[in-house]
Amino acid sequence: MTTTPQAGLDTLFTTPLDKAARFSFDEQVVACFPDMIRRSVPGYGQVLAMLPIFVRRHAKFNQQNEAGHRVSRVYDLGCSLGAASMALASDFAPSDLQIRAVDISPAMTEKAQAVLDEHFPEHDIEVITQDVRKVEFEPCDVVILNLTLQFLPKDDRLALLTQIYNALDSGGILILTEKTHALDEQFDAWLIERYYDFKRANGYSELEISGKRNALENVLITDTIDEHHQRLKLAGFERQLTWFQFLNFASMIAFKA
Ligand code: GEK
Repeated sequence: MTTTPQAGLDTLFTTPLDKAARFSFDEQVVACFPDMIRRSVPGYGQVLAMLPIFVRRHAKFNQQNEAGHRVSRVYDLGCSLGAASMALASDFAPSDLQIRAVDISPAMTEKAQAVLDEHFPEHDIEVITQDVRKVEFEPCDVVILNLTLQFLPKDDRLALLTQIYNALDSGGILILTEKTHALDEQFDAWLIERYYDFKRANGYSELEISGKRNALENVLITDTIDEHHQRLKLAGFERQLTWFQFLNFASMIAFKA
């Protein structure tokens, strides 16, 4: 028997950690990220698979790239290893989209850049190491916040959504996927327990589940789906709906008129 973790597998919380240890997007997380997110986020693959379908409907090709060609500009905010950008690149011709993939973690963007360069060398994808709160948005058709807003302090969320609304061209969309909680305590407890069952079914032990829960405390701060909708409205979005829900995870789409 060996205790060496298999490359790429999420074994981060297989040993007890200092209770105060906080989750951070460092090299250790990057190394196992695709395995972690697939086993920890219900519906992750289904949401990614829908992104190109939504973008097809809302890409207007009214923005210009540096060479003066008409493109649709898309922001992938909190891109991690670029999964959302790759889902789009797989479905669009290299000259169709100008993708700006932003993440605050240099460990993430370094790896994202390498993977994107390898698989989509022809596509116009700029990987940017930056805090999403500092992005100076250019006009765009689509913004993706796939499991990212939840990591911002609550007080900063409306300002970001407002900036996104202002940057979107008419007809543009924001796709916002988040871990959420329910206001009703009993429903919330049920959702959380079934979420842990989901993780157990995906091979996580009790120690791993509780270790991750402790590490994410005060790092990942959820809102209710209603709070999200109220905030999107305050940011200016004229219409919005929850198009996907799987246990305590939800994906919303907000439309700019
Ligand atoms: C995916 N969207 O695979 N500015 C920029 N990035 C940030 C910030 C910030 N202020 N705070 C956190 N991040 C991806 C998955 S993961 C979700 C997104 C998860 C980044 C952080 O570095 C991490 O890469 C990402 O947001 C969240 O479709 O791990 O649950």
